[in-house]
Amino acid sequence: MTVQERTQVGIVGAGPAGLLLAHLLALGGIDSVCVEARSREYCEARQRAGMLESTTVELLRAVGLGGRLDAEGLEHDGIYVQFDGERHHLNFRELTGGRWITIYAQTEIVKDLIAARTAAGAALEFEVSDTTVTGLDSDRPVLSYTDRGGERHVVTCDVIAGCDGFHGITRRSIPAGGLTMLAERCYPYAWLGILAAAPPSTDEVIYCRHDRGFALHSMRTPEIGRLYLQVPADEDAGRWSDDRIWAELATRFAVPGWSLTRGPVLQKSVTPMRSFVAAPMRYGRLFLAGDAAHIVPPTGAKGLNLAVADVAALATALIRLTRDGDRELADAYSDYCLERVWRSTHLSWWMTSMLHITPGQDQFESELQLAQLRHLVSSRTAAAMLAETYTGYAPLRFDPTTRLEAARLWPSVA
Ligand code: RFL
Ligand code: PHB
Repeated sequence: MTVQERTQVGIVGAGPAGLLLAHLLALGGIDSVCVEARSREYCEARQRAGMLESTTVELLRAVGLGGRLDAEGLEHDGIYVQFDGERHHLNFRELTGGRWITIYAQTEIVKDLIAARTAAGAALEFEVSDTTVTGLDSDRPVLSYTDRGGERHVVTCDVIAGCDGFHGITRRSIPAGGLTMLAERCYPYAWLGILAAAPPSTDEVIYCRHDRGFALHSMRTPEIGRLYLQVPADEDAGRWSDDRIWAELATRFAVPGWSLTRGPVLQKSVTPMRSFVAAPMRYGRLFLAGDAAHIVPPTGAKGLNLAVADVAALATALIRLTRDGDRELADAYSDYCLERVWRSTHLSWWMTSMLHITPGQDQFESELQLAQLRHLVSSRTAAAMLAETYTGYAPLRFDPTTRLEAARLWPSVA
Protein backbone atom coordinates (compact mmCIF):
# COMPACT_ATOMS: atom_id res chain seq x y z
CA MET A 1 0.00 0.00 0.00
CA THR A 2 1.18 3.55 -0.72
CA VAL A 3 0.50 6.52 1.56
CA GLN A 4 0.42 10.01 0.01
CA GLU A 5 1.69 12.74 2.35
CA ARG A 6 2.55 16.42 2.32
CA THR A 7 5.24 18.39 4.12
CA GLN A 8 7.15 21.61 3.61
CA VAL A 9 10.69 20.22 3.76
CA GLY A 10 11.62 16.58 3.08
CA ILE A 11 14.94 15.75 4.75
CA VAL A 12 17.02 12.73 3.73
CA GLY A 13 19.40 11.60 6.49
CA ALA A 14 19.30 11.87 10.29
CA GLY A 15 22.95 12.63 10.92
CA PRO A 16 23.85 15.92 12.59
CA ALA A 17 22.96 17.91 9.44
CA GLY A 18 19.47 16.47 8.88
CA LEU A 19 18.49 16.43 12.56
CA LEU A 20 19.67 19.97 13.22
CA LEU A 21 17.95 21.24 10.08
CA ALA A 22 14.65 19.71 11.24
CA HIS A 23 15.12 21.31 14.68
CA LEU A 24 15.87 24.78 13.26
CA LEU A 25 13.01 24.62 10.75
CA ALA A 26 10.62 23.77 13.58
CA LEU A 27 11.85 26.85 15.47
CA GLY A 28 10.85 28.87 12.40
CA GLY A 29 7.43 27.21 12.23
CA ILE A 30 8.23 25.01 9.20
CA ASP A 31 7.30 21.33 9.23
CA SER A 32 9.49 18.58 7.88
CA VAL A 33 9.72 14.84 7.44
CA CYS A 34 13.17 13.37 8.15
CA VAL A 35 14.00 9.84 6.95
CA GLU A 36 17.02 7.76 7.91
CA ALA A 37 18.27 4.45 6.50
CA ARG A 38 19.87 3.24 9.74
CA SER A 39 18.37 2.43 13.14
CA ARG A 40 18.21 5.01 15.93
CA GLU A 41 20.65 2.89 17.99
CA TYR A 42 23.15 2.81 15.12
CA CYS A 43 22.98 6.59 14.60
CA GLU A 44 23.43 7.21 18.34
CA ALA A 45 26.48 4.93 18.59
CA ARG A 46 28.37 5.75 15.36
CA GLN A 47 31.80 7.02 16.51
CA ARG A 48 32.91 10.07 14.60
CA ALA A 49 33.72 13.67 15.39
CA GLY A 50 34.39 15.16 18.76
CA MET A 51 35.82 18.64 18.34
CA LEU A 52 33.46 21.62 18.13
CA GLU A 53 34.38 25.15 17.12
CA SER A 54 33.22 27.81 19.56
CA THR A 55 31.00 29.15 16.76
CA THR A 56 29.24 25.76 16.63
CA VAL A 57 28.86 25.69 20.43
CA GLU A 58 27.36 29.19 20.42
CA LEU A 59 24.84 28.25 17.75
CA LEU A 60 23.79 25.06 19.57
CA ARG A 61 23.32 27.05 22.79
CA ALA A 62 21.29 29.72 20.99
CA VAL A 63 18.82 27.15 19.65
CA GLY A 64 18.19 25.35 22.95
CA LEU A 65 20.71 22.52 22.58
CA GLY A 66 23.28 23.71 25.12
CA GLY A 67 22.10 21.83 28.23
CA ARG A 68 24.12 18.61 28.23
CA LEU A 69 26.77 20.17 25.98
CA ASP A 70 27.55 22.76 28.67
CA ALA A 71 27.33 20.23 31.51
CA GLU A 72 29.44 17.47 29.91
CA GLY A 73 31.47 19.11 27.13
CA LEU A 74 35.17 19.66 27.80
CA GLU A 75 36.15 23.22 26.99
CA HIS A 76 39.75 23.58 25.76
CA ASP A 77 41.80 26.76 25.31
CA GLY A 78 43.82 25.30 22.43
CA ILE A 79 45.80 22.32 21.19
CA TYR A 80 49.26 20.80 21.48
CA VAL A 81 51.42 20.41 18.40
CA GLN A 82 54.24 17.88 18.67
CA PHE A 83 57.19 17.21 16.36
CA ASP A 84 60.88 16.29 16.74
CA GLY A 85 60.03 14.83 20.18
CA GLU A 86 58.90 18.19 21.58
CA ARG A 87 55.37 19.26 22.52
CA HIS A 88 54.23 22.88 22.12
CA HIS A 89 50.97 24.48 23.25
CA LEU A 90 48.96 26.87 21.07
CA ASN A 91 46.51 28.93 23.12
CA PHE A 92 43.66 29.69 20.73
CA ARG A 93 41.68 31.66 23.31
CA GLU A 94 44.54 34.05 23.67
CA LEU A 95 45.42 34.10 19.96
CA THR A 96 41.84 34.83 18.83
CA GLY A 97 40.75 37.12 21.63
CA GLY A 98 38.38 34.64 23.26
CA ARG A 99 37.44 31.80 20.90
CA TRP A 100 37.86 28.24 22.13
CA ILE A 101 37.06 24.63 21.20
CA THR A 102 34.89 22.07 22.97
CA ILE A 103 35.16 18.29 23.04
CA TYR A 104 31.62 16.90 22.86
CA ALA A 105 31.09 13.76 20.82
CA GLN A 106 28.98 13.72 17.68
CA THR A 107 27.15 10.73 19.21
CA GLU A 108 25.99 13.02 22.04
CA ILE A 109 24.85 15.79 19.68
CA VAL A 110 22.89 13.21 17.70
CA LYS A 111 21.32 11.85 20.94
CA ASP A 112 20.37 15.39 22.06
CA LEU A 113 18.82 16.16 18.68
CA ILE A 114 16.89 12.90 18.45
CA ALA A 115 15.59 13.45 22.00
CA ALA A 116 14.50 17.01 21.13
CA ARG A 117 12.80 15.95 17.88
CA THR A 118 11.09 12.98 19.50
CA ALA A 119 9.84 15.13 22.40
CA ALA A 120 8.40 17.57 19.85
CA GLY A 121 6.48 14.69 18.20
CA ALA A 122 8.41 15.21 14.97
CA ALA A 123 8.14 13.07 11.85
CA LEU A 124 11.43 11.20 12.14
CA GLU A 125 11.56 7.73 10.56
CA PHE A 126 14.46 5.33 11.06
CA GLU A 127 15.29 2.17 9.09
CA VAL A 128 13.67 3.35 5.85
CA SER A 129 14.66 1.80 2.52
CA ASP A 130 14.48 2.61 -1.20
CA THR A 131 14.62 6.37 -0.63
CA THR A 132 14.17 8.36 -3.87
CA VAL A 133 13.88 12.06 -4.66
CA THR A 134 12.13 13.13 -7.87
CA GLY A 135 10.66 16.25 -9.48
CA LEU A 136 13.65 18.30 -8.36
CA ASP A 137 13.11 20.74 -11.25
CA SER A 138 9.51 21.39 -10.22
CA ASP A 139 7.94 23.43 -7.38
CA ARG A 140 6.70 20.18 -5.77
CA PRO A 141 9.59 17.73 -5.46
CA VAL A 142 8.72 14.30 -4.10
CA LEU A 143 10.46 12.22 -1.42
CA SER A 144 9.54 8.53 -1.47
CA TYR A 145 10.57 5.77 0.91
CA THR A 146 9.51 2.46 2.38
CA ASP A 147 9.10 2.39 6.14
CA ARG A 148 10.28 -0.48 8.33
CA GLY A 149 6.80 -2.01 8.23
CA GLY A 150 7.03 -2.24 4.43
CA GLU A 151 4.64 0.62 3.65
CA ARG A 152 5.59 2.95 0.79
CA HIS A 153 5.33 6.71 1.48
CA VAL A 154 5.17 9.37 -1.23
CA VAL A 155 5.72 12.78 0.33
CA THR A 156 5.10 15.90 -1.73
CA CYS A 157 7.36 18.71 -0.52
CA ASP A 158 8.16 22.36 -1.21
CA VAL A 159 11.86 21.63 -0.90
CA ILE A 160 14.08 18.59 -0.32
CA ALA A 161 17.25 18.75 1.78
CA GLY A 162 19.98 16.21 0.97
CA CYS A 163 21.63 15.56 4.34
CA ASP A 164 22.46 11.94 3.59
CA GLY A 165 26.24 12.05 3.81
CA PHE A 166 28.92 11.27 1.24
CA HIS A 167 27.45 7.88 0.21
CA GLY A 168 23.83 9.07 0.11
CA ILE A 169 21.41 9.15 -2.82
CA THR A 170 20.48 12.82 -3.10
CA ARG A 171 23.68 14.13 -4.71
CA ARG A 172 23.58 11.21 -7.15
CA SER A 173 19.96 12.06 -8.06
CA ILE A 174 21.10 15.33 -9.66
CA PRO A 175 21.02 14.89 -13.46
CA ALA A 176 24.26 15.03 -15.46
CA GLY A 177 25.42 18.63 -15.78
CA GLY A 178 23.55 19.73 -12.64
CA LEU A 179 26.78 19.80 -10.67
CA THR A 180 29.37 21.96 -12.36
CA MET A 181 32.26 21.15 -10.04
CA LEU A 182 33.32 17.86 -8.47
CA ALA A 183 36.74 18.44 -6.89
CA GLU A 184 38.38 15.51 -5.12
CA ARG A 185 41.69 14.62 -3.49
CA CYS A 186 42.42 11.20 -1.98
CA TYR A 187 45.29 11.09 0.49
CA PRO A 188 47.61 8.05 0.38
CA TYR A 189 47.04 7.03 4.01
CA ALA A 190 44.24 6.42 6.51
CA TRP A 191 43.50 6.80 10.23
CA LEU A 192 43.11 3.90 12.61
CA GLY A 193 40.89 5.30 15.38
CA ILE A 194 40.28 3.76 18.79
CA LEU A 195 37.91 4.50 21.62
CA ALA A 196 39.53 3.33 24.85
CA ALA A 197 38.56 2.96 28.51
CA ALA A 198 41.71 4.85 29.40
CA PRO A 199 41.69 8.30 31.03
CA PRO A 200 43.23 10.83 28.63
CA SER A 201 46.97 11.31 29.22
CA THR A 202 46.66 14.96 28.21
CA ASP A 203 44.51 17.92 29.19
CA GLU A 204 44.13 19.12 25.57
CA VAL A 205 44.29 17.39 22.18
CA ILE A 206 47.76 16.52 20.81
CA TYR A 207 48.51 16.62 17.05
CA CYS A 208 51.80 14.77 16.57
CA ARG A 209 54.09 14.47 13.54
CA HIS A 210 56.49 11.55 13.87
CA ASP A 211 58.79 9.99 11.26
CA ARG A 212 56.72 6.79 11.66
CA GLY A 213 53.51 8.73 10.88
CA PHE A 214 50.92 11.07 12.38
CA ALA A 215 49.17 10.44 15.73
CA LEU A 216 46.33 12.29 17.46
CA HIS A 217 45.39 12.06 21.13
CA SER A 218 41.84 13.22 21.76
CA MET A 219 39.26 12.25 24.36
CA ARG A 220 35.54 11.89 24.95
CA THR A 221 35.20 12.17 28.73
CA PRO A 222 37.62 12.28 31.68
CA GLU A 223 37.50 8.44 31.59
CA ILE A 224 37.43 7.70 27.85
CA GLY A 225 40.24 8.40 25.38
CA ARG A 226 39.91 8.74 21.61
CA LEU A 227 43.20 8.19 19.77
CA TYR A 228 44.23 7.90 16.15
CA LEU A 229 47.27 6.58 14.23
CA GLN A 230 48.23 7.20 10.61
CA VAL A 231 48.19 3.80 8.87
CA PRO A 232 48.53 2.77 5.20
CA ALA A 233 45.47 3.44 2.99
CA ASP A 234 43.23 0.33 2.91
CA GLU A 235 44.77 -0.98 6.15
CA ASP A 236 42.90 -3.86 7.79
CA ALA A 237 42.12 -2.92 11.43
CA GLY A 238 42.40 -6.64 12.24
CA ARG A 239 46.18 -6.38 11.77
CA TRP A 240 46.34 -4.11 14.81
CA SER A 241 46.14 -5.89 18.15
CA ASP A 242 45.50 -3.71 21.21
CA ASP A 243 49.13 -4.17 22.31
CA ARG A 244 50.44 -3.14 18.91
CA ILE A 245 48.22 -0.02 18.90
CA TRP A 246 49.31 1.09 22.39
CA ALA A 247 52.99 0.44 21.64
CA GLU A 248 52.82 2.47 18.42
CA LEU A 249 50.95 5.31 20.14
CA ALA A 250 53.54 5.35 22.95
CA THR A 251 56.39 5.53 20.41
CA ARG A 252 54.90 8.38 18.38
CA PHE A 253 53.79 10.47 21.38
CA ALA A 254 56.98 9.93 23.44
CA VAL A 255 58.37 13.04 25.15
CA PRO A 256 60.64 13.01 28.20
CA GLY A 257 58.80 12.81 31.53
CA TRP A 258 55.39 11.90 30.00
CA SER A 259 53.67 8.55 29.77
CA LEU A 260 50.61 7.21 28.00
CA THR A 261 47.89 5.58 30.11
CA ARG A 262 46.63 2.37 28.48
CA GLY A 263 43.26 0.67 28.87
CA PRO A 264 40.85 -1.69 27.13
CA VAL A 265 40.14 -0.78 23.49
CA LEU A 266 36.35 -0.47 23.20
CA GLN A 267 36.13 0.10 19.46
CA LYS A 268 38.51 0.41 16.51
CA SER A 269 38.06 1.34 12.86
CA VAL A 270 39.96 2.64 9.83
CA THR A 271 38.88 5.90 8.15
CA PRO A 272 40.04 6.83 4.64
CA MET A 273 41.29 10.39 4.11
CA ARG A 274 39.62 12.36 1.36
CA SER A 275 38.70 15.91 0.36
CA PHE A 276 35.66 16.34 -1.85
CA VAL A 277 33.56 19.34 -2.87
CA ALA A 278 30.46 19.24 -5.11
CA ALA A 279 29.07 22.52 -6.40
CA PRO A 280 26.67 24.15 -6.59
CA MET A 281 25.13 22.84 -3.39
CA ARG A 282 21.70 23.16 -4.96
CA TYR A 283 19.83 21.74 -7.91
CA GLY A 284 16.33 23.18 -8.42
CA ARG A 285 14.42 22.44 -5.22
CA LEU A 286 17.10 20.08 -3.82
CA PHE A 287 19.60 21.62 -1.38
CA LEU A 288 22.67 19.64 -0.27
CA ALA A 289 24.16 20.13 3.20
CA GLY A 290 27.02 18.60 5.19
CA ASP A 291 28.92 15.52 3.99
CA ALA A 292 26.45 15.08 1.10
CA ALA A 293 28.09 18.12 -0.52
CA HIS A 294 31.64 18.07 0.82
CA ILE A 295 34.02 16.08 2.97
CA VAL A 296 37.37 16.91 4.49
CA PRO A 297 40.04 14.71 6.04
CA PRO A 298 39.52 14.74 9.83
CA THR A 299 42.86 16.45 10.61
CA GLY A 300 41.33 19.93 10.95
CA ALA A 301 38.19 18.68 12.79
CA LYS A 302 35.99 20.52 10.30
CA GLY A 303 33.41 18.04 8.96
CA LEU A 304 30.77 18.30 11.66
CA ASN A 305 31.34 22.02 12.09
CA LEU A 306 30.81 22.58 8.35
CA ALA A 307 27.62 20.52 8.46
CA VAL A 308 26.31 22.76 11.28
CA ALA A 309 27.31 25.92 9.39
CA ASP A 310 25.54 24.77 6.20
CA VAL A 311 22.40 23.93 8.08
CA ALA A 312 22.24 27.22 10.00
CA ALA A 313 22.30 29.01 6.64
CA LEU A 314 19.96 26.56 4.94
CA ALA A 315 17.33 26.71 7.69
CA THR A 316 17.25 30.49 7.50
CA ALA A 317 17.00 30.37 3.70
CA LEU A 318 14.26 27.73 3.67
CA ILE A 319 12.17 29.49 6.29
CA ARG A 320 12.25 32.61 4.13
CA LEU A 321 11.49 30.65 0.99
CA THR A 322 8.64 28.50 2.27
CA ARG A 323 7.10 30.96 4.72
CA ASP A 324 7.60 34.27 2.93
CA GLY A 325 8.18 33.22 -0.69
CA ASP A 326 11.47 35.13 -0.51
CA ARG A 327 14.08 33.39 -2.72
CA GLU A 328 17.00 35.68 -2.05
CA LEU A 329 18.78 33.66 0.65
CA ALA A 330 18.01 30.35 -1.07
CA ASP A 331 19.67 31.70 -4.21
CA ALA A 332 22.70 32.86 -2.19
CA TYR A 333 22.97 29.60 -0.17
CA SER A 334 25.52 27.70 -2.26
CA ASP A 335 27.99 30.55 -2.79
CA TYR A 336 27.69 31.59 0.84
CA CYS A 337 28.47 28.09 2.13
CA LEU A 338 31.20 27.32 -0.39
CA GLU A 339 33.35 30.17 0.84
CA ARG A 340 33.55 28.57 4.29
CA VAL A 341 33.83 25.08 2.77
CA TRP A 342 36.92 25.99 0.74
CA ARG A 343 38.51 27.78 3.65
CA SER A 344 38.04 24.69 5.83
CA THR A 345 39.14 22.41 2.97
CA HIS A 346 42.36 24.39 2.79
CA LEU A 347 42.94 24.20 6.55
CA SER A 348 42.31 20.43 6.56
CA TRP A 349 44.57 19.86 3.54
CA TRP A 350 47.30 22.03 5.03
CA MET A 351 47.25 20.37 8.47
CA THR A 352 47.07 16.93 6.83
CA SER A 353 50.06 17.58 4.54
CA MET A 354 52.14 19.15 7.30
CA LEU A 355 51.60 16.34 9.81
CA HIS A 356 51.42 13.06 7.83
CA ILE A 357 54.24 11.08 6.26
CA THR A 358 53.54 10.33 2.59
CA PRO A 359 54.79 6.90 1.44
CA GLY A 360 58.17 7.46 -0.25
CA GLN A 361 58.48 10.96 1.21
CA ASP A 362 61.98 12.39 0.70
CA GLN A 363 64.09 14.63 2.92
CA PHE A 364 63.08 17.78 1.05
CA GLU A 365 59.41 17.19 1.93
CA SER A 366 60.22 16.31 5.54
CA GLU A 367 62.27 19.47 6.01
CA LEU A 368 59.43 21.58 4.55
CA GLN A 369 57.00 20.03 7.06
CA LEU A 370 59.36 20.71 9.94
CA ALA A 371 60.00 24.27 8.77
CA GLN A 372 56.24 24.95 8.78
CA LEU A 373 55.83 23.39 12.22
CA ARG A 374 58.71 25.39 13.67
CA HIS A 375 57.20 28.56 12.20
CA LEU A 376 53.79 27.66 13.63
CA VAL A 377 55.07 27.33 17.19
CA SER A 378 57.44 30.30 17.09
CA SER A 379 55.46 32.96 15.20
CA ARG A 380 52.40 34.50 16.79
CA THR A 381 51.14 35.45 13.33
CA ALA A 382 51.42 31.87 12.02
CA ALA A 383 49.74 30.46 15.14
CA ALA A 384 46.98 33.07 14.96
CA MET A 385 46.21 32.08 11.36
CA LEU A 386 45.66 28.47 12.40
CA ALA A 387 43.73 29.50 15.53
CA GLU A 388 41.37 31.76 13.60
CA THR A 389 40.14 29.09 11.17
CA TYR A 390 40.37 26.17 13.62
CA THR A 391 38.04 27.83 16.16
CA GLY A 392 35.50 28.91 13.51
CA TYR A 393 35.40 30.99 10.39
CA ALA A 394 32.77 33.55 11.35
CA PRO A 395 29.84 33.58 13.77
CA LEU A 396 26.91 31.37 12.79
CA ARG A 397 23.64 33.11 13.29
CA PHE A 398 20.23 31.58 12.98
CA ASP A 399 17.51 34.17 13.25
CA PRO A 400 14.88 34.07 10.58
CA THR A 401 12.60 36.64 12.23
CA THR A 402 13.32 39.89 10.44
CA ARG A 403 14.75 41.05 7.14
CA LEU A 404 17.32 43.14 8.99
CA GLU A 405 18.77 40.13 10.76
CA ALA A 406 19.03 38.23 7.51
CA ALA A 407 20.99 41.10 6.07
CA ARG A 408 23.37 41.00 8.99
CA LEU A 409 23.60 37.23 8.76
CA TRP A 410 24.69 37.29 5.14
CA PRO A 411 26.33 40.61 4.38
CA SER A 412 26.43 39.75 0.67
CA VAL A 413 22.65 40.11 0.42
CA ALA A 414 22.38 43.23 2.57
P1 RFL B 1 26.38 11.89 8.24
O1 RFL B 1 26.73 11.97 9.66
O2 RFL B 1 27.13 10.94 7.37
O3 RFL B 1 24.83 11.56 8.16
C1 RFL B 1 24.19 11.18 6.96
C2 RFL B 1 23.01 10.28 7.32
O4 RFL B 1 22.28 9.95 6.13
C3 RFL B 1 21.90 8.58 6.21
N1 RFL B 1 21.60 8.10 4.85
C4 RFL B 1 20.35 7.88 4.39
N2 RFL B 1 19.15 8.03 4.96
C5 RFL B 1 18.05 7.72 4.22
N3 RFL B 1 18.11 7.25 2.95
C6 RFL B 1 19.30 7.08 2.33
N4 RFL B 1 19.36 6.63 1.09
C7 RFL B 1 20.49 7.41 3.06
N5 RFL B 1 21.83 7.37 2.78
C8 RFL B 1 22.47 7.78 3.86
C9 RFL B 1 23.13 7.92 6.85
O5 RFL B 1 22.81 6.66 7.42
C10 RFL B 1 23.50 8.95 7.90
O6 RFL B 1 22.85 8.73 9.14
O7 RFL B 1 26.48 13.32 7.53
P2 RFL B 1 26.22 14.81 8.13
O8 RFL B 1 24.92 14.86 8.88
O9 RFL B 1 26.45 15.72 6.99
O10 RFL B 1 27.37 15.01 9.23
C11 RFL B 1 28.72 15.08 8.86
C12 RFL B 1 29.61 14.52 9.96
O11 RFL B 1 29.13 13.24 10.33
C13 RFL B 1 31.09 14.42 9.54
O12 RFL B 1 31.44 15.53 8.75
C14 RFL B 1 32.04 14.36 10.75
O13 RFL B 1 31.84 13.20 11.50
C15 RFL B 1 33.51 14.44 10.28
N6 RFL B 1 34.47 14.29 11.40
C16 RFL B 1 34.78 15.34 12.24
N7 RFL B 1 34.16 16.53 12.08
C17 RFL B 1 34.41 17.54 12.97
O14 RFL B 1 33.84 18.64 12.79
N8 RFL B 1 35.24 17.40 14.06
C18 RFL B 1 35.89 16.23 14.29
O15 RFL B 1 36.58 16.11 15.31
C19 RFL B 1 35.71 15.16 13.34
N9 RFL B 1 36.32 13.99 13.52
C20 RFL B 1 35.09 13.05 11.61
C21 RFL B 1 36.03 12.94 12.68
C22 RFL B 1 34.79 11.95 10.81
C23 RFL B 1 35.42 10.75 11.06
N10 RFL B 1 35.03 9.67 10.23
C24 RFL B 1 34.75 8.37 10.70
C25 RFL B 1 34.65 9.92 8.85
C26 RFL B 1 36.66 11.75 12.93
C27 RFL B 1 36.40 10.66 12.11
C28 RFL B 1 37.17 9.40 12.39
C1 PHB C 1 38.20 13.65 17.80
O1 PHB C 1 38.10 14.00 19.00
O2 PHB C 1 37.65 12.62 17.37
C2 PHB C 1 38.99 14.48 16.88
C3 PHB C 1 39.63 15.62 17.34
C4 PHB C 1 40.37 16.39 16.45
C5 PHB C 1 40.44 16.01 15.12
C6 PHB C 1 39.79 14.88 14.66
C7 PHB C 1 39.06 14.10 15.54
O3 PHB C 1 41.18 16.76 14.25
